[in-house]
Amino acid sequence: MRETWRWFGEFDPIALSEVGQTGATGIVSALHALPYGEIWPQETIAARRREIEAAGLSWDVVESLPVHEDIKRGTGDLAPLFAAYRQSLANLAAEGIGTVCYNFMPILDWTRTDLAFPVATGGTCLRFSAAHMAAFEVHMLGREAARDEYHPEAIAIGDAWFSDSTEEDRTALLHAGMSGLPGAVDRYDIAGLRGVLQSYDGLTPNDLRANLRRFLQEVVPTAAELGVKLCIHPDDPPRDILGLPRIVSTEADIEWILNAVDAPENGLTLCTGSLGSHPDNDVTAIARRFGPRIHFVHLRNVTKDPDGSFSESAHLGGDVDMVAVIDEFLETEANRAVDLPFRADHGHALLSDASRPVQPGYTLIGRLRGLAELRGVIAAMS
Ligand code: DNO
Repeated sequence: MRETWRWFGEFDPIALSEVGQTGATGIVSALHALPYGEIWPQETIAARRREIEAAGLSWDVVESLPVHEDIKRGTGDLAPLFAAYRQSLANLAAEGIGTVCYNFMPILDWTRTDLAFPVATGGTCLRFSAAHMAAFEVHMLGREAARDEYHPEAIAIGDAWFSDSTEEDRTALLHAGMSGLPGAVDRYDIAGLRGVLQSYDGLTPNDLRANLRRFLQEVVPTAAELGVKLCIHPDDPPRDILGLPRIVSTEADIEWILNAVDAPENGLTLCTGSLGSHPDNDVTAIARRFGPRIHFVHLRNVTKDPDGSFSESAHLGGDVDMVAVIDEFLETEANRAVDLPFRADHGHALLSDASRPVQPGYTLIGRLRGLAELRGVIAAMS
C-alpha cells in the first residue's frame, strides 16, 4: 500500500519538508482556495505539483475536487458546472494526477461537535456527540423535528447541556460543526446555516440519489477517457444530520452508487472511520465486497457509544478491526496488481501538537503515530 499524507497547501501550517520526515512518499492535496464549481486551471495544478515534487514527494491523489451545491440540490443551470468539472479532470490528467476523491454530502463535510475531547492517556481527539448535535439542531437552529431523529437519551442529555451552556460553549459547538469544511469555503453562522438549509427544503434521499446519478453520468465517461479514477468518500457521520439526506453511509448505499454507473472509474474511497461509525456497517466485509472498485483508502478508527456518538480512537485501538481490513486491501492489491494509496486519516493531538495550530484533525505527531502503526501492520502482513 502506498503511503500518502494529506497536505492542505497554503492553508497547511505543516511544511512539506516535515511531511517527508514521516516516511510518506505521496501527497493528497487540493486547490482549496478555489470556489466550488470553478475550473481548476492547469497552470495552478502544475505549480502545486512542482512544489510537491521539489520536496521529493509526488501528488498522487486529489482530495477533493468539490461538487457544487447546485449539483447536489439539482437546481440552476447545471451544464456549465458539469463542463467545469470535466475540464478540471482533464487539467488534472494532463498533469499526471489520476485519482480524484469527492463527496456528496449536502452543505457540510465531516461533522464533529468537539475538536479537543480528552483522551485517557493524554492528548485530545475529535468527537461526535449525538447529544450535542441534537442540542445544536433543536435549540440553536430551532429544528424541533430533530427530537425524533436522535436517540432519546441524546435528546435528554442535549437538553440539559443546552440549558447549562454558556455563550462560549455554543460558539465552540458551532465552530466545531463547521470545521470539516476545508480551505476557503464559506463557514456558516446560525442565520446563514438556516438559510442554506432552507434551500434544501423537501429534498428527499431519492432526489439526492437522482442528482448523484446524473452527476456520475455527466463526468464518469470523461474520467474513463482520461484514465482518471473517481472515488466517492462516505458520509461522515454516516447518518442524516440537520434534516439533510445522506446517501453514502451504508453497504447498500455504496452498492447503489457503484451500479448507478457501472464503470471502474466510478469508484470508492474506503474510509474505515466514516463507515465504521455506523453500527450496521461491517467495514471488513465492505472492503472485501467492493475491493475491485476501491481506489483510495482512509485508515482511521472510532469508538462508538450506544446513543450514536463516537470518538476518534487510536488508529489500531477502536471498533474497526484494522488488521482484518488491511488484510482485505492487501488481497485486493494482489488481485488487481495495484498499489492502493492510503493515508492515516486524522490523528489525535499529541505532545507538541497542542502548541501548533493545524487543520482540525490533521495533526503532525498524532498522524505520524497513526501512520507508523499502520505501516507496521502492513509490513508484518505483506
Ligand atoms: C475528513 C476527510 C473528508 C474528505 C472529503 C472528501 O477528514 O476525509 O473531509 O476529504 O469528504 O470529499
